[in-house]
Amino acid sequence: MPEQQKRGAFIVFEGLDRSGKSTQAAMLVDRLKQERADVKLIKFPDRTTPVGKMIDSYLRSQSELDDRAIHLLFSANRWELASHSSCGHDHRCDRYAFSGIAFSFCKPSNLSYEWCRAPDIGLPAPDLTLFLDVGPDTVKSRGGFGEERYETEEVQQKVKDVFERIGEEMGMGLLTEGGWVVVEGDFEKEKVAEVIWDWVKPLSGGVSRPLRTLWDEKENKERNDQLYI
Ligand code: DGP
Repeated sequence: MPEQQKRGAFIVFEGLDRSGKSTQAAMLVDRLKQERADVKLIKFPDRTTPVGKMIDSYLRSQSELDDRAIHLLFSANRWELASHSSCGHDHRCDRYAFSGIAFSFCKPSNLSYEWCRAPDIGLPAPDLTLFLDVGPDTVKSRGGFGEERYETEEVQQKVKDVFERIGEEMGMGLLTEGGWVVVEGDFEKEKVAEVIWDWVKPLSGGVSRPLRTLWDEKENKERNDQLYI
């Protein structure tokens, strides 16, 4: 496919709180901007929108919300930005729908895995998800830990277990579309950034396959069928 028809890769960072996602996402965007100016970084939750402000108040324990209601607000926050800024066109994303499942599924209210996944079905699917693997004991020792609602060692351990399940479901590496890669995050940030770059480099020139949608089997099948006509 000609270079100009390629689209920018959609790359997502996931991980526990204080695992270094924001730092690594920013470092990657800086590196890519040396080659192309149009790379964008999105952060979820985006606390600047009206929905994001409700989420922010909840996370700071300034308001209480039903577990289902807050779950749907997090998803709405992704949808409002997915439609406005067309996620998937050269975007790097700090957290995404996988956090939605991980943080809600582990709550005591026993929401089902399928229910947690449902509101995000159809969002743009990442070409690559980088999971920064740092243990709950490490994140606990990092600055600022404990300021927000989910920042306890117990919650982070449960979240980590759900992320492992999601990673298995998404499939490992670049060979499968939307591949999930576990990056050891306990090293110094420059070393972690080099490992991340090894994964991102093959995608840095753009991607030729169409953007897929998350967990939307029917729509993805139709796009694949069109490709082979
Ligand atoms: P951050 O700004 O990246 O530190 O994230 C804020 C907190 O919100 C963090 O504890 C993870 C949590 N979180 C992020 N996305 C979701 C989501 O979709 N659902 C729920 N329940 N929690 C989320």
